[in-house]
Amino acid sequence: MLSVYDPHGHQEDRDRDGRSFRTLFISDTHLGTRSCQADAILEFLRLNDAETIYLVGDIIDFWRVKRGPVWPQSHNDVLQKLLRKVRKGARIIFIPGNHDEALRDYCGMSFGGIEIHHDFVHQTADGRRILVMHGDEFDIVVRYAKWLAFLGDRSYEIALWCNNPLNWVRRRLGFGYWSLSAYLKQRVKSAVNFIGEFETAIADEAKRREADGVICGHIHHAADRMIHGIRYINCGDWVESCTALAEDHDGQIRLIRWHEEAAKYAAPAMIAAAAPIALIEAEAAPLEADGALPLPPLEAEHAVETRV
Ligand SMILES: [Mn+2]
Repeated sequence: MLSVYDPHGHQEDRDRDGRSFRTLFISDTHLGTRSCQADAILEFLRLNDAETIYLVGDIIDFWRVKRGPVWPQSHNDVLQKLLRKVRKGARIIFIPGNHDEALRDYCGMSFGGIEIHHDFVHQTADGRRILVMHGDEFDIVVRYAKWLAFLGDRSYEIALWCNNPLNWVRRRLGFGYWSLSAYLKQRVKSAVNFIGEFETAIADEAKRREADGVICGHIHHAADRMIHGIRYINCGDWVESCTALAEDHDGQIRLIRWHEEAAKYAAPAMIAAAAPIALIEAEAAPLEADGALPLPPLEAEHAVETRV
């Protein structure tokens, strides 16, 4: 993956090749956990810049850090990258979530230029009011729901597979048939209902606060839809889906699925990496191939233009 540690500041130059948005919103990076996709976050921050960046909660997972730190260099690099963006003039607003709720004691203060707020009303370029909050206040059993949603994936198959031996044991003990898989499926269904209820509760809160929309995180489920006349947008997360929100300079907000978009950036980067070789080959070709055509000049020019 990309190495970001760069004591000589070359990284700052490379930032200029990224896209520039008015605002970026990211949540649920869970730095300090093994599942945090720090390399993807770094790549995202390198290739995407903004005047204002909202960190919409659960950025650092203090719950995990307390149980014993998982803190590789790449997690440090993410924080350094954010601080570097502040030094370059970006405004960063940190809205603590439940996993970094210790920082809620510092709302209204700023550290290293990063402002901490409980929630925030963001004004888009076209004048809409968007309530930005993490969202955990609107959930009671979300951790159970997440656990069940996780089970819904592969573990459901395992549960199906377990039904027979499980019931063999139950029969031996004199109990009736009981389907573990059906039980789990039912619970997963309620997890899906839970997401819907969470989204509605969040949208209603935004309505109560007379906002046009709401941006939140917390449930690791990216979304962008209208609920009760309120635009509900969820940043998703960086432990599974690697999603973020970006507002362009006209005020349009859209969901970025980074794994899909990163592929578009990989192509020019590869051309750039190949550029010096292409040029050398272009110059050397007539000698080696004895009059044969060198590399097409267009390709060589293109390579120079896209140099990183
Ligand atoms: Mn959360």
